[in-house]
Amino acid sequence: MDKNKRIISCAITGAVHVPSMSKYLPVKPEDIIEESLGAAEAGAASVHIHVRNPQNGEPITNFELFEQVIKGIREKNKEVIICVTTGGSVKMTVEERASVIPRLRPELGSMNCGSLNWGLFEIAKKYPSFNYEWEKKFLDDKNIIFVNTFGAIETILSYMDKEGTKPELEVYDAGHLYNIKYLLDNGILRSPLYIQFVTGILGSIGSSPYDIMQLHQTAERLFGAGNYVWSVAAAGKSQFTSSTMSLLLGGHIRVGLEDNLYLDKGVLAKSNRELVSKSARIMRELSLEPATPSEAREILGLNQTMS
Ligand code: KMH
Ligand code: ZN
Repeated sequence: MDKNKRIISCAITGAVHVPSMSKYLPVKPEDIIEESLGAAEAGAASVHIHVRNPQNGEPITNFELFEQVIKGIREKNKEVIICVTTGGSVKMTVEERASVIPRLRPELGSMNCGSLNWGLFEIAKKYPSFNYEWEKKFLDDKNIIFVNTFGAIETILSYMDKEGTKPELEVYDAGHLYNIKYLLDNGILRSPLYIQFVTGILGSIGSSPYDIMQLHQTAERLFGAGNYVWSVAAAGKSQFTSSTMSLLLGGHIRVGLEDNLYLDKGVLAKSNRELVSKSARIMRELSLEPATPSEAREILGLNQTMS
């Protein structure tokens, strides 16, 4: 595969931001579908999907909504890779988060590789008011742990193994790479690995070039160059600088309103399409090209048939 082809994943809505932060954050299933199709048209080979309560935007696990979104995307786009979250939201139980795998049997599923403190309370301070009651409570909480114990990891991986879902390994700190190494060495996880470095959440590693380099170097040491595929998903204002760092070091990127609401300083992104388009522009300036879904499947070692 041409080394100049790089995967853009787009995380469409997630469970970090709340609707009062941006009117452009998609909440209703039809909006999540449209945003996914727009992202794919702009160059995203993969879309990362969460669903929300259509009435108030709260992240939920609702199979009907997930199915509606997946069907809606597939009706218009047969190619884009669909990655379903098993991170859900930090307020959900592990069983609830894991349940999407046997029910939806996605081609790709996120797999969070370690527990961490989860601090969104500083973000809450920036907003004087919220439109929905749940939003402030969701953000302004200093006692949240995003639970991804070894037991939780093994449960989710066993579902993925059974359903043929490839794990996208979400790594929030260097220690999580050692968790992956343990899982690999003990046959709980199989190569080839697809690792997503998720940076910039309070409780995780930061998003500076040094942080990205540290994660990359640790992964190189543990797994060996060429033995894994990696990408960077930076939360917040560093999304473009961190993804550019990934591109420079040979990695892939994830962007999207899930983790970053801004196209530029003080300028809200009006869509996921805008964020993907900007990333594709940066890539082309570096003489790189966004991988098509079919090229991305080859890079990730996915079957060429879709689910
Ligand atoms: N938005 C990221 C910080 C998942 O969906 O599995 C976390 C995430 C987790 O994407
Ligand atoms: Zn997510």
